[in-house]
Amino acid sequence: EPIKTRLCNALEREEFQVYYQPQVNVQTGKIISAEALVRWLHPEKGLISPAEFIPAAEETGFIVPLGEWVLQTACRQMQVWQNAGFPLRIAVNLSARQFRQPELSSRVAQILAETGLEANSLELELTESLMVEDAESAIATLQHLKNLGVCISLDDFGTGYSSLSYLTQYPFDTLKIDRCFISKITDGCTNAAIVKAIIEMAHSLCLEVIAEGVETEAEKDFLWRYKCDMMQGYLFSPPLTAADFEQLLLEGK
Ligand code: G
Ligand code: G
Ligand code: NA
Ligand code: MN
Repeated sequence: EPIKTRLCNALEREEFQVYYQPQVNVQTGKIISAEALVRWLHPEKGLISPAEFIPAAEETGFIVPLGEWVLQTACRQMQVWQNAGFPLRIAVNLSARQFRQPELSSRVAQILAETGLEANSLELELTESLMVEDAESAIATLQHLKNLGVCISLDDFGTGYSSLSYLTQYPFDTLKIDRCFISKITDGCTNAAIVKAIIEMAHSLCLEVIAEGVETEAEKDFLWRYKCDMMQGYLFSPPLTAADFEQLLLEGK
């Protein structure tokens, strides 16, 4: 059976799951947000990483219904957690194919209305590669999403394109520093210089900064010292099932 048909069947059979990874305020150590990360619980092969099926889903267009399912599931879950007294935001990844859907902003609006989640509780994560293809229509799409009240985060920042001019042209709220810059940062190394510069630049453009892939206390201390706003990574927690994430919230970590 080709992966294309297997993916469609998997959605019908409810084999996909959304995992949640905490995003933490660097200064307070409190969880302020969660990133939704999809997983495929295959009946024979077990848990399959999105790195293995997102490319095929993107190619076939299956990413559109799958992405909508993730968005709906994550927004509904966050609404439940907010009602339980946890005022968090939810970050959801959008793929290139989804971003180019003409009806994207009306679908997002519809999902917000259906789930009852406030628009400003939703952050959409986009990668740099989406911005270069057709700048004019990308800006228009972002503006439609911003008009709904959702926040926009630029994912994997620093790995894509060298032109920084788009940072002033596109209405982003947050820069997400790619984890390749965070690993092994210690004062004096090249990554440290890059991360310091990104944080400063982002703040002078009134953008928030989140560091991903934070794995050690030393990395966290570095981010604290240089006033990075948020962090995400195995040091705090890996992506968790909804039940495990809720446990973490209840423990007040
Ligand atoms: O969670 P993990 O490290 O396995 O994710 C691997 C990759 O899959 C990451 O680049 C992540 O952005 C991507 N990914 C995870 N969930 C989604 C999703 O719901 N939609 C899209 N488009 N990408 C996702
Ligand atoms: O590309 P994106 O940032 O959306 O994907 C996030 C991916 O990073 C997920 O697959 C998640 O499992 C992974 N991830 C999260 N925290 C860490 C970490 O501390 N170290 C590493 N190596 N990967 C991480
Ligand atoms: Na992401
Ligand atoms: Mn990333």
